[in-house]
Amino acid sequence: MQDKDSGTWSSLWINGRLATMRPGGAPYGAIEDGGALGVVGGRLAWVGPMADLPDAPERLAGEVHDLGGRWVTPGLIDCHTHLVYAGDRAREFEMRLQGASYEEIARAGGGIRSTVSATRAAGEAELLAVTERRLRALLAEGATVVEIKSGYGLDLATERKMLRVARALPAIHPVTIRTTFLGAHALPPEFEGRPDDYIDAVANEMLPAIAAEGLADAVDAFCERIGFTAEQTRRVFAAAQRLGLPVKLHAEQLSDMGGAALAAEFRALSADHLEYLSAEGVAAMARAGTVAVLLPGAFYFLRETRLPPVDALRQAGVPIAIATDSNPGTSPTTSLLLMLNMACTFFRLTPEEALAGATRSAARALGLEDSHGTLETGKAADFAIWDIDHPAELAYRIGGNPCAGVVKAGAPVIGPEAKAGGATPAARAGSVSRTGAAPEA
Ligand code: DI6
Ligand code: FE
Repeated sequence: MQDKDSGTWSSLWINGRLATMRPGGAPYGAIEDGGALGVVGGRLAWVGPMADLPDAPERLAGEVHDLGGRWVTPGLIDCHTHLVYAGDRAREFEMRLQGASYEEIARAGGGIRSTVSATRAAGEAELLAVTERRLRALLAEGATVVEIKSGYGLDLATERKMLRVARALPAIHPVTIRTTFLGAHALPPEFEGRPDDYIDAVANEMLPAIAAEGLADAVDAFCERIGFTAEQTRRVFAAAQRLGLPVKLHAEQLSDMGGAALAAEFRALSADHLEYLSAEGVAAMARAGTVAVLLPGAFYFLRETRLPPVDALRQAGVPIAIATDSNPGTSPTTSLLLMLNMACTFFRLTPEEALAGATRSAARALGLEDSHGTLETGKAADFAIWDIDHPAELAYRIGGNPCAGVVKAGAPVIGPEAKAGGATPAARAGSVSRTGAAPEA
């Protein structure tokens, strides 16, 4: 198992309370009594109680960090965002408050299309700058992996621009990014009245070009009355399958289009939203191992009253993930912790289910279950350190940020031990380190 040679581990974190989120054991997979994490090469080499460490901490690692009894969770994972876009939709928010519905605004040419105009017009550097602002907010709350969709370009040039912006982020921020091509998000104005021609362009021109450039890790579509039919979605999925790309789907958000069952047929990583999911949809997802991604921010912002069938998903053993859906039209938020709270208050998830939804199940919704989402030997050394007395507090608060530190691929990137450049104002002092405190020149 672990190598016991002196200095074999690059770092060792001791005196923590670990919410490992491994299933099947104690609640939260907790190791409460002096939990320790050994790190080598950006990965976890050892996870367990200090009492089981094979040697004295200072003989095991070059750097020893004292967590001071703080709780540690896996780095949070936001598995559904539309983080790259220009402009905002505050005016549309006003219109909805005066009685217009989301669907009416979309049919009148507003909604997604107004964000498309702004995103097409934005320069790449400008688009990157506004995206970074949103990303920083997610990272400050403990996120270490973020999924980002295209879908506000709806032409090849702008879809590529969005995905390039997403792909540029890990070089300048401590984050793993998974990109999703969402060309079939809405009908662009050039194709008015010709949705099938647009789907042809998405499936036969845009997607192959994007795949050839390696810009997308997955393919998504908006299967909805104001989006695309199940038949059109099927053509996009078939093209993805030919290119070897996994699929996900915006399904059953505003109506039951049978999208989740279609997604399951293509062994989708996830089906997302799901307020109008049928019993057949649940069963199909369970058979396919497709994750249910619930998006309480959009539920709240659209004042939806229909609840996703959480009990049926639980009973069928469908993993439930929680994400921000961060986007300007239906979920203008950059707080994954707030989504955990809403998942509990609106959808009646337990705080443990909500946290699993933003860690273990979110990893699975991105196909990253072997490398992320729990604190386990062999997985990425991505973890968040919290000033809380119990992990339920992460879902309990309505706003506020108890994140005291973040470690990404073994390196402190937020908190008192973060090197200059990765700083956060939210972090409080108090962690003891033998070697990590001196900022690098
Ligand atoms: N469902 C959503 O919640 C977002 N996209 C989608 O298909 C909303 C996108 C927007 O209104 O800008
Ligand atoms: Fe979405």
